[in-house]
Amino acid sequence: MQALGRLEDLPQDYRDELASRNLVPLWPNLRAVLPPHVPSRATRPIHWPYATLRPLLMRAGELTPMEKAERRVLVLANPGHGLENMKVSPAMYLGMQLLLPGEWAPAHRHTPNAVRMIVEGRGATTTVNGERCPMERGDLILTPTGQWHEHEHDGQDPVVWLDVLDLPLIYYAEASYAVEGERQAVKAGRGDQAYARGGIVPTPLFERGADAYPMLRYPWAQARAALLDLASSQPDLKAVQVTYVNPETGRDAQSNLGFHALMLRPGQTLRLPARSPAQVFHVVEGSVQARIVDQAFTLVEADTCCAPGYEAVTLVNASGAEPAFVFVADESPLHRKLGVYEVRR
Ligand code: GTQ
Repeated sequence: MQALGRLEDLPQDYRDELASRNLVPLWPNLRAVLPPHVPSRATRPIHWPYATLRPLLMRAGELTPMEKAERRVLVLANPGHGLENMKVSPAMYLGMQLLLPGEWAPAHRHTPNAVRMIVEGRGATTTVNGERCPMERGDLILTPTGQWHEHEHDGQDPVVWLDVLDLPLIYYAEASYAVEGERQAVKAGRGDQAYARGGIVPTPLFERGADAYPMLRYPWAQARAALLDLASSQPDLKAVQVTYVNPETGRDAQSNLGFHALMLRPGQTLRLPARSPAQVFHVVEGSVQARIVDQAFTLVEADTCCAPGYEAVTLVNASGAEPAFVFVADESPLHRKLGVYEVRR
């Protein structure tokens, strides 16, 4: 490939004049913004063991009352992007949130889309636009863009969940803001009950789905059962995977980030092909070795790690006796919208 001229090759007076006119020569920067074949990526493979994160989160519970936090969250920040930028990948934000018994995280709505993956504890709920969603281990709860949400906890023990937001993307677009609200009135009816049976959807007076987000809670019991059924009915199926979708449209559950669950059979090694989107892995059950670029992480239950795009990932179930279950979040809906989605085999 042709070596291009450098900035230093240009006379100082010319460089100064360009800068003073808010002009930049392209050629010294061309290869940096359009590198050959593979994009440059700041996203590094990082592992956040829950065993080290949890005590720090509990300490935040002692140090910072809800009134001083609003959302008591430790952000899983990728050092490759700069910790202060609070992103795990170009479009994804990850946070571990703690709610103690009796606490309430007040209602607000914001432009970024969020989901919660419940990590531990029971008895908390998230109310989304008036729909009250119970939070249990492994459940996925959506709070799509613009929808009012508040979290409360009437149980006995701390509740912790993983927040996944497209905040870095919306912030980059200079479109990120929030509005504070009042405690929501809870309305009757729940999407996870109305859409509990695959292929059968509510049609009151023959009308279908007026609601853009008809299902806000995806119970773990359903995702887990679907994976076990797939695995037992298709013994030759290598990738036992499901995707969380909007039950009215069949499309991704949310508009920018994709959410999936996968099962590794006892002793299974699964190679995920290199795809353009960055991804996050969170172990719901079992123990998994994740090989990403030059790293090999041993993930146990409630551990989280991330992988840059354009890299193959190998997942190994460390147990020869029990299946392992992994929640995956990725940037695939965004890449498809942008027309840059790729699988490289
Ligand atoms: O629970 O509404 O991790 O607004 C970051 C921003 C959680 C939330 C986060 C938020 C929330």
